Amino acid sequence: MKKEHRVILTVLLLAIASIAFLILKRPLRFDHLTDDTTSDTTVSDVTNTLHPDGREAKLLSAFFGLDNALPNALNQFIHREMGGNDGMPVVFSHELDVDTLQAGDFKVTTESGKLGRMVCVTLAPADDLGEWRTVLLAGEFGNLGNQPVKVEIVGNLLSKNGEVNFRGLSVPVIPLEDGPSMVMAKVIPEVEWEVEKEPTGLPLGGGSGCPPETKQVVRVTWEGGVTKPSGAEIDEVERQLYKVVVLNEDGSTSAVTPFAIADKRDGDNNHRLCLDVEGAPQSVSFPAGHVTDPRRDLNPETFVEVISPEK
Ligand SMILES: [Ca+2]
Ligand SMILES: [Ca+2]
Ligand SMILES: [Ca+2]
Ligand SMILES: [Ca+2]
Repeated sequence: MKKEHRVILTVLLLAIASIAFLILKRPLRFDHLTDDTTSDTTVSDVTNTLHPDGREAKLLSAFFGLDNALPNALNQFIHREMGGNDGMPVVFSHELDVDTLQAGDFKVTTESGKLGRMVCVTLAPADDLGEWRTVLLAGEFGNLGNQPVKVEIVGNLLSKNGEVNFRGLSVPVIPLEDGPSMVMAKVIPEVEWEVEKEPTGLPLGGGSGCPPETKQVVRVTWEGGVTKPSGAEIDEVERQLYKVVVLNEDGSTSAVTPFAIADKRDGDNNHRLCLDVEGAPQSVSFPAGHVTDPRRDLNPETFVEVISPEK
């Protein structure tokens, strides 16, 4: 082989090796939000559970959403071993510091006393501004005949501002056959309205923003789900079913419908209810039988009080 041919061949081989390396090492989209460490690695002496906003740190819900049925597509986006496992979203009262989140922070116990096996935990796909409070647990947590009944935080897991520790807190698990309810509603700061933001167009994460006419926004967080029964994104039908009670300046209350819904097309458990009225939002309600979790279990009638903007 001529010398110049050897040089070309070497350059070609190096290029192929580099491309292969880049493909194999390509970071997953949600790597920064996902952890599979089976023990807690957070060093912390924080023991406080009262957040400076005046609300107690709590686990609001744990929802046994899927039994051995997390889609294989998640292996590509979130974690290579997620597909075929159980999926259980856990909703926290406050946003989390992702650096303190390890799979080993969670302990799942079944009805028979068996412990769950964690594969990974992730804040995906609920990754928009203000949403880092839903952790999706993937692993083997039980089945229809021996359901998980309790999720406990057994490691140091801190709020985003580092001021409260969820260690020692626990929550009962909502059974597999149940549909999702709303678990939290909050008036959100203007920066989180993400006015006119387009969704990323990817199947997970990065939802749409509210229209420019928006006067205020209530974010509702569901225990799990949430889509139409077909699996399609919600539309005008579901928008008109949401009722928000607002307290007017003269002391009267009105039930209003959001004029638009944002945080769509991102596969998570949040909706932003965009309102074009003044008045302080008090509560949100949604009637039974219209939206589902990925197992197609329909929602019960659901009502949640709204957390005020300063909290
Ligand atoms: Ca931790
Ligand atoms: Ca979202
Ligand atoms: Ca299972
Ligand atoms: Ca959403």
